[in-house]
Amino acid sequence: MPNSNQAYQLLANQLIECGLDVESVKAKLKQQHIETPSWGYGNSGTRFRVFPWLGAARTTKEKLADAAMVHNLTGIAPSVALHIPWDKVDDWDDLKSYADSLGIKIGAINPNVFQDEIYKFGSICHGDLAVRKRAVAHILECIDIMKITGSRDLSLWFADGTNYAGQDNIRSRKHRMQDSLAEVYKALPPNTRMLIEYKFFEPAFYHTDLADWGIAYATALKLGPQAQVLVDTGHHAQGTNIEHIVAFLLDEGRLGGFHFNNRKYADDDLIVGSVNPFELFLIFNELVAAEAANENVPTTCAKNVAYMIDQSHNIEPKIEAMVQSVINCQVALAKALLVNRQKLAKRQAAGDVLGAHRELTTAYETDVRPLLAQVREEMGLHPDPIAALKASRYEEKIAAERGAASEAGGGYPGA
Ligand code: PSV
Ligand code: MN
Repeated sequence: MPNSNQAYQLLANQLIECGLDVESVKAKLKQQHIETPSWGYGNSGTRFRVFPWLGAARTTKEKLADAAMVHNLTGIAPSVALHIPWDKVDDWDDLKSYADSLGIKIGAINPNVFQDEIYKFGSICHGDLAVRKRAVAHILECIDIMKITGSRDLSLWFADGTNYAGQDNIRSRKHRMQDSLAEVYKALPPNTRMLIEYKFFEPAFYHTDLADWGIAYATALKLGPQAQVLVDTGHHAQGTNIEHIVAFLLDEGRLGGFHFNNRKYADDDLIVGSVNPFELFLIFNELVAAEAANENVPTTCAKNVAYMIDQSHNIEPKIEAMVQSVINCQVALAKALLVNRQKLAKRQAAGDVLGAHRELTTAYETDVRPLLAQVREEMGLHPDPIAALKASRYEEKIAAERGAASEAGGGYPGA
């Protein structure tokens, strides 16, 4: 058995022989940034039961501490998304200083206009102007928070929709949504963005106002260039070709960000890449291809995309699950970087259907673990983040300090 260094040398030689620039692949892997969600560190569950987790974060500061641990282990998770009011604090300057002291940044701010009683029939699409005004006011408050935290992205998801045909007028709801979002758009500071997330069902079961990428895209186009689409990988009908959506939005310069997770049936919020790693690879393949093709075109460049995880862990260890998700994003990027784009283009031009397909599968089937171990060592990290987590005994330490919070520690039962 070769040791890890020998395994890396063997792989590196093989990649060089295939015409790949291994140093530039490693440099790109070192630049990868995955944002983790504060709500993935607190207790959460399904509508059937929230199983309290020993050591689950109870406060926003504890969530930041756990996110910092994930970053310390992986080296590529330097920011954490917040959800308001789950993560609301009295002193935002203090929270920002705390994040700085941990070596992480506060990332996207997610307003929550789906939990209050008043939002039973919707928020920005509600028939009552007073409810719409309340929702917009909350989002504007989130923009004020962004100004203190230095966040670039306002990440918007709405539970708005109806449960029965005829319950409300779909076109009127569309107009109310557009008008409400226009008010929010006006308040966006320069260099910030509004990310519009879609989801085809749940909690609404008949129609959802922002059901798919087409509706999100059309809405963003009307608002202006600071409005972009957010793709949550769990928010599509079964069989949807997500990488096609990604390629289209990237090419139109309107792909703002991702919420990565995986699902078997619906919006299951499982570890990224745990059900369909090939799909995850194909998504990263589109991102790498677009970045390679548009190196000098900032609007279409994949570099501006916010790569975020949106997961809630019901039965699995929270920090280990998050580390695993970050690693799985890293594996997908590494494999996508191994696609030989020149050879692929030649085979495509020659009409070599299966040869072109094999250019992708060859990269996908490559065992990139030695490459990632090498990258981590070059970054001054342990080559195996999960082993490092176990060795640190961090999970035991927080379990002893925090105990088991009985409440969902920030977040509704399912995310
Ligand atoms: C909704 O299912 C969602 O994906 C949105 O991004 C929410 O902000 C998040 O989950 C957490 O509830
Ligand atoms: Mn999401």
